[in-house]
Amino acid sequence: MTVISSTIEGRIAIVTADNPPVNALSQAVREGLVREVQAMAADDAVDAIVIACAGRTFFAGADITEFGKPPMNPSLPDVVETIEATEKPVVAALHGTALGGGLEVALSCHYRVALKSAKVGLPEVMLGILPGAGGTQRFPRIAGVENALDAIVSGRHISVVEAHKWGAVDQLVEDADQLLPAAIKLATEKVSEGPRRTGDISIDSGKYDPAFFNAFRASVAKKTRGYFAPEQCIKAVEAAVNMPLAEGLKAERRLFMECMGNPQSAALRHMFFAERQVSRIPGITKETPRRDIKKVGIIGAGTMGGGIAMNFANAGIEVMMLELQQDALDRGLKVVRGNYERSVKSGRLTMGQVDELMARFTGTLSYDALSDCDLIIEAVFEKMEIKKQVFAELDRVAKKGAILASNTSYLDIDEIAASTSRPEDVIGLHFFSPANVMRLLEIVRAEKTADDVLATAVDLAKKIKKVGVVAGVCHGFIGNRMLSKYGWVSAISVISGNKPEEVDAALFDFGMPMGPLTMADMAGLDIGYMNRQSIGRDNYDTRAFDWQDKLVEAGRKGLKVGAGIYDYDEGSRAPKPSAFTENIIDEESKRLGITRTPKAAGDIVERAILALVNEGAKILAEGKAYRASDIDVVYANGYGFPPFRGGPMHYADSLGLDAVVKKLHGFIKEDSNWGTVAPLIEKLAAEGKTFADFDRENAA
Ligand code: 3H9
Repeated sequence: MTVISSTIEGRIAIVTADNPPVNALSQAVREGLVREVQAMAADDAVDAIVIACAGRTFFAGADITEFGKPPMNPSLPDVVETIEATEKPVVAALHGTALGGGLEVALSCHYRVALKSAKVGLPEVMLGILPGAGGTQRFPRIAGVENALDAIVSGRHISVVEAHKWGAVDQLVEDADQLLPAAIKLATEKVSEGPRRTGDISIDSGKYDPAFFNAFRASVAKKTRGYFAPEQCIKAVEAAVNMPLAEGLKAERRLFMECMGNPQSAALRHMFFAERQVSRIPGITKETPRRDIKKVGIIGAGTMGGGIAMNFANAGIEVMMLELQQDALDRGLKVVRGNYERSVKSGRLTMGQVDELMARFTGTLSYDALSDCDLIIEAVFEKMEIKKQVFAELDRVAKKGAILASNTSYLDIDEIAASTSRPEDVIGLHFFSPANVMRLLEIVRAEKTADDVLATAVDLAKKIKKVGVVAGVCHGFIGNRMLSKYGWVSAISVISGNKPEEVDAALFDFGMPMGPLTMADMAGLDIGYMNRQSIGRDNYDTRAFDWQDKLVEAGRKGLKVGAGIYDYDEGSRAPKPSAFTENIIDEESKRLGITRTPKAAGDIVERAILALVNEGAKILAEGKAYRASDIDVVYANGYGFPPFRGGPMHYADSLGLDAVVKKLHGFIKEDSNWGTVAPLIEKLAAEGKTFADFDRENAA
C-alpha cells in the first residue's frame, strides 16, 4: 500500500498521506514524505507543495509502536529538516488533530492552513518524552515562548483558533471541503514570496532569563511532581531561547534520548496502549448490537447520584433524577447547579451553557416517571436489601429493553439481578467519587448480563468521557478488592512500628496523590468500622484495625468531623499528626504485645504496592479482569496510582516477577495474614514471563 502519494493541480503538488487510523508517522510514511517532497521540489512543473492527510486526521504524531525498537531511517528529524529546507513554499493543510510529530511536520512547512475544528498540540510529555523533531525549538519561535512552554509542558490539545491567534496557523477555514482549495490558493500566492522558515525566526532572549524559567517551574511543580519529562521539556525550551537553532536542536536530541532511556517513558507508553485496550472485550465485536440511550434515570440525588447525572447531561443526554422527598430532590438539583456555576467562575462555562445543561435535568418523586428511560442507574444506600427493593420497583416500571444498572462498589450484582425478572438487562456501573470528575468507570459484567447491554455500556463510557474497564462480580470488583489489601498493609505498618505520617509520606513520595491514612480519614473511618462490625471479628485481622476502631469509638471519624487518624484545624483539610492517635497506637501495640519497629520508607512502599499486585494477580487469574493492563488503568484512573509508574502490574513487571515472588514469600513468613502468593505470579515468574506476556498470550 502506498501511504504517501502525490498529484499535481495546476502548478501545485499535493502530497497526501493515507495511513489509517490516525496517520501515525511510521517508517513508511517518513520515507514516503522525504521521497515525494524531494521529487516535487525537483519537478519543474511544480511551483509549491501542499502536504495533507486523508482520513480522519492530519498526522497524529510519531508511530508510538516503533518506540523501544531499533531506529529506522529516515528519522523524523530528517523528514522535518527536508521539508523546512525545501526551496519551494510548502503549505500544511491541517484537519483533525496535528499532534506531536504531526505538529512538528506542520511547523517545518512554511505556511499552515487549518480547518477551524482542528486541534494541535505537543502531547509527548504524556508519553514521558519531549517533542524530539524540533518542536521544542520551532514552536517557541512561532507561537511565543510563554505559549509554547505551557503547551509543551502540559501536553494539552490546543484549538487552531487559539494557535492562529499566536501566529502558529496562518489561515482558518470553516468547512472540510474548503481546506485543500484554501491550501492550494495560499501555496499559489506564496510562490513569489518563497519559503518562510519557522527555524529562521529569532527569539528576544533577553526577556526570558533564568528567573522566568524558575517561576514557570514553580508554577507547575505540584502538577509535575515525580515526573521526569516536564523538566526536560523546560530545559529544551531554555535551549531554544539561549541557542541558535542548530545547537538548540542538538540539545533537544540529547534531552529526548535521556527521556527515552528513563523507565517512565515505557510506563507512560504502557498506560497509553492500556487505555485503548480496555474496550476489547471477549464476546463483544463491532457487530454486537447496541441499545439506544437517549434518556437516563438516576435514583438518588445525593453527591454520587448528582455527579453521575452530570456526566450524561454533559454528553447531551436527558436525565431524570428520582428522590423520595421533595426537599432532597431540590437539594440535589441545587448542588448540581452549584457545581456547574463553579465552572462559570473558573471560565470553563458561561451562564447560558449552565442553563442549557440544567434544562436536560428533570426531577421526580415517582418511580413511574422512569418508564421512558433507556438506562436507569441506582445510587442509593449500599445495603443489599435496599438495592433489591429498588430493583423490584425498576422491574415493575422500566420499559422493555431498558438497562438497569447499580452503582454499588462492593455488592453482588448477580444477586441484585436475580431479584428482577430480567437479569440479562442488569449491569454494574461503578462510578468513582466525585463522579463528575473521576475518569474511571468500572463496568461490572454479571453472569447473565446480555452482550448488547455490555457493549452499550462500553460505548457509553466513551461517550461520557470515562475510561470504562470491565470487571467481573466479586467483593469490591477490581479496584476496591485490591484496595482492602492496601488498607490492611498500611494499618499493619502503623501498629507494627511506623507513625501514620511516615506511612503516608512514603507512599506520597512514591507518587500517590495522598497517603492511605490521609485517604482513610477523607473517606471516613466509620465506613471501615461499620463494615468490620458487620463481618465480625473472626473474619478480619483485628490486630491491624483495632487502633482505628478505638479512634472511631472516641468520635474521631475522620476529616468530616475534624478529627480522625490526624487532627485538623477548623476549616482546614491539611492533616496534622495527632498526639491522641499516637497514644492509642502505643496502648494498642502494648496490649497486643507488639514491639514497635519502624520500617524504612522503601519497605513500606514495597509492602503496600506488592499487596495490590498479589491481589491483582488473583483477580486476573479468576477472570475478574481481562488484562493486567486493565488493572493498571483502574489504579491510575480511580486511585491516583502514578501513571509514570505504569500501574501496579506494570510496576511489578519492571521489578521482575521473580523478585516479586521472593519478596511476597518473605512477607508471608513474617505475617501469615498476608495469605498466599498468587499462583499466577509464581507461574509467570517460573516461566520467566511478565504480566505483559500474560496479556499478549490472552489477547481478546
Ligand atoms: C511523537 O510524536 C514524538 C516526536 O515528537 C519525536 C520523534 C522523534 N502511534 O486514541 P484512539 C492508535 S510521540 C501509533 O483510539 P481517537 C491507537 O493505539 C506521539 N498508534 O483514537 C488506536 O489503535 P487501536 C505524539 C497510534 O480518535 C488507534 O490509533 N502523539 C498513535 O480517540 C486509534 O486511536 C500523540 O501522543 C500513534 N501516535 O483519538 C498522539 N496514535 O485502534 C496520540 C493513535 O489498535 N494519539 N494510535 O487501539 C492520540 O492522542 C489519539 O489517538 C488521537 C485520536 C487524538 C489522535
